Amino acid sequence: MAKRALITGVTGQDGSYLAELLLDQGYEVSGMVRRSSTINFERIAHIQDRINLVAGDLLDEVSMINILKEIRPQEVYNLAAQSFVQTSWNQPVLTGETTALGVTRVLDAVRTVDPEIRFYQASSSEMFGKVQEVPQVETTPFYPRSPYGVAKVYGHWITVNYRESYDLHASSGILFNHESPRRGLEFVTRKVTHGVARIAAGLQDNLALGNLDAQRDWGFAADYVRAMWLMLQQDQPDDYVVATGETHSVKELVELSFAAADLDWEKYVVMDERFLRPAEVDLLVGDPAKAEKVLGWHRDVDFAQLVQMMVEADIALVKSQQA
Ligand code: NAP
Ligand code: G4F
Repeated sequence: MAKRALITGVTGQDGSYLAELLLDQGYEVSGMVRRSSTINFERIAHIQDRINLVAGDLLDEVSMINILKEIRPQEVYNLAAQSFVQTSWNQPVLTGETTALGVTRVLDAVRTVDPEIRFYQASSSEMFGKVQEVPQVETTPFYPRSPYGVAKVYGHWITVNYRESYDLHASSGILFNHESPRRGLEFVTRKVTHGVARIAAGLQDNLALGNLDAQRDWGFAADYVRAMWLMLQQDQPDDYVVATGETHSVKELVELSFAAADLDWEKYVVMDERFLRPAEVDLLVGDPAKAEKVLGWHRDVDFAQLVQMMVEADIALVKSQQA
């Protein structure tokens, strides 16, 4: 019998890669999608006929209880969230409802319908915020610096709490930034690679950015969803840092991206205060030793390959749109 998995956030970057991975593993994959007035399935269009899409919302526990009763999954991956840090200052309550309390709603639906379900929570390196040690590991204390980071700390601890209170197989992946050609256009990597492609095509004169000094540990999303799946295949639930162990500044990202299109970034990049944050996370770099040792996880794509892949994909995208 094929295993059944439910993914919340299946229309997002990670949801689309995870759905591909689970289909390849022979799972019956269901994806929860929220109602909207326009269809938003670009990232899963190529696999849409192989996924069972079900309507639900992290803001509505009843919808999740009904979905679990109907599908009876063995594994639930909770990837849905208001995931853009900058927006979390403008919509702090919505961010808390979705990214924090939403986790409790899914966990409680799991506990109510079938406590044998294995659960994955998409925790974030944003929880480390103003970092208390370098590199960050599973035991590094949290110091979130945005309403999003605060919400993720809640989501992380409620996952630990439900594991300990109800003996759920609930694991939390503390994932550092991971990117791909499917990344949302508002995140800095995609904003830069898409901006480079538009500049190269003569469609844009400059690229307005905020803090170029921030440093991130950037990996490839398809590598990271493998770690999510591996966590749910372990006998015991646990928490894992998933990262590359390398950090790069936004400025390095910019230099490399423009160079990939034979452009001099200094001619195009302008500073725009609108993209500065009220409180910044200056440096993130994770140590994935536990994930490598226990899960046997490793990443295949490095930073330079990731940037090259994203620039090439955006150049191809812009050309196809022009055609
Ligand atoms: P993403 O592309 O922004 O996708 C977010 C998903 O959540 C979308 O499918 C979105 O649906 C869905 N969603 C938002 N609010 C919802 C609601 N109220 N009910 C149901 N679904 C809702 O994010 P991602 O990059 O794939 O990240 C996946 C998860 O990992 C998120 O929880 C994120 O916070 C976390 N994370 C990401 C990273 C990273 O670097 N990517 C790192 C650490 C942790 P719509 O399509 O309808 O908007
Ligand atoms: O790409 P970002 O918006 O990602 P951020 O804030 O690190 O959050 C992402 O990674 C987290 C994991 O650590 C996830 F949990 C979260 O859901 C999300 O996926 O910004 C990266 C850095 C920041 O320091 C920001 O200040 O880039 C800097 N930056 C500079 N100029 C910019 C810009 N960020 C954006 N989005 N846009 C700019 O113009």
